[in-house]
Amino acid sequence: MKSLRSFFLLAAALCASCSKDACGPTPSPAQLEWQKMEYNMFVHFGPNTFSGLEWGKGTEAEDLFNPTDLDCRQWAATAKAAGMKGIIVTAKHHDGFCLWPSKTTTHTVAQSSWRDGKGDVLAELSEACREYGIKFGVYISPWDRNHPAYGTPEYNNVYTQALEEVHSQYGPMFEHWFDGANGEGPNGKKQVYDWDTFRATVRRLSPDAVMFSDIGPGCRWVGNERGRACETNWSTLNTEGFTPGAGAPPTDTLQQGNVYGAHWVPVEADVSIRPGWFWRESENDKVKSVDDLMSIWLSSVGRNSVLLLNVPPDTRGRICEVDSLRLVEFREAREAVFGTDLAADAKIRKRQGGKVWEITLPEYRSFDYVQLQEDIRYGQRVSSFRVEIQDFDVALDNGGWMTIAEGTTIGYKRIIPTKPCKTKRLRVVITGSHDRPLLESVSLFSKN
Ligand code: FUL
Repeated sequence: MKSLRSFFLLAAALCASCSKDACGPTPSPAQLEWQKMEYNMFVHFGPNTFSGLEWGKGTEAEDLFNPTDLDCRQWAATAKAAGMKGIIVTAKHHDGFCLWPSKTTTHTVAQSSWRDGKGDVLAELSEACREYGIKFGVYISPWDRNHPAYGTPEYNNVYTQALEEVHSQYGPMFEHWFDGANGEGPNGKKQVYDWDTFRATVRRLSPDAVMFSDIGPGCRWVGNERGRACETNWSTLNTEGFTPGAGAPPTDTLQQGNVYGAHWVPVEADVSIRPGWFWRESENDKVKSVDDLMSIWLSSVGRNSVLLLNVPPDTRGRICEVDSLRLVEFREAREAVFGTDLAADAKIRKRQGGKVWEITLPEYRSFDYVQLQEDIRYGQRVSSFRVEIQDFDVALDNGGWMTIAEGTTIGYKRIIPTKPCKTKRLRVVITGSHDRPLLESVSLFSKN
């Protein structure tokens, strides 16, 4: 009796270890929550909004920043209506101007005549985010073209103090954006960044903040500014020996990650709804179309990434109507396609230890997308898969099974566009996996 019990305990332990362990890195609870957010708003706002520059020189007068009708509640309401879950604002861009009254510099809202120097964009935005149930995050550029200490060891203290101010006064944050840009400061020198201290400071004050940089540690750059991830996208990355910016791995590594990489550093795909990161009037008629945005969605969220879509407010300090309408149209277009899972009421049989999922629909149904999800709590495992439909009209000697899609990685979410298909039976076959595949769901969606 005792030996029988030991046998069962041993079998259970072995089974648990083959399914849940030995698959390399896994997301932290904060990274998992972050991944599920899927879609956030990036907000580039500052002196460049008024000068039309993409990279301010740092010599701009503080009075240049003068929004006539700032309304951060409108930003948060727009993000909410768009279906976004978080907002990340450029609290300081490369020009060094701080959107909060920082004590680290004399180049801030406090020195401007905007609201008699009493304005504070971060206070207003963090409050608006709370009100609308939107998570709040910040971009604070390490590169500073204004600060006199930039390029000297003292600047690392300055930047660390800026982190302390922002995270303690307006946090905790869900994400902190470390831009890797490292140009020259006013004295012509480049800074040697103290990344360890920067990261430790954010960790201390916003323990759940996912830290973005080219190489994480929380999430990584997608390797382009078009919001496009690769079809093969491992959330694992080798970061030893690399730094953000010029010392980062090559962009194709950032795009694909490292199979068997040592750390969990998933992709964030950033892109602007307009040609530039900052608002300018001349681009009011160049806001991306719903088709463009849908294509970006499929190659970001649909390829195991979080999408960070930049929507820059104008000189009033408001998001233009053309942008906000487009966001709502895009939300409606997404809901029209992805709002109804045509496999929700299917019968699913899992075979061969989860390597084959056979799906039987209640009736013949047409679809254009297959969506797969892995249970990433236990790591990312699948390296190749195939989707087949059964078509009894086709005289094949394998029971009429036809391949309609093949792919490599899945990860948190993979949406595979297919040719228009109509079937009652399909199967997903995992043809390569680091360990026992742990598929979480299979869904079908139709364009019509
Ligand atoms: C880049 C910056 O140089 C751009 O101005 C923008 O902020 C983009 C998101 O990141 O590194």
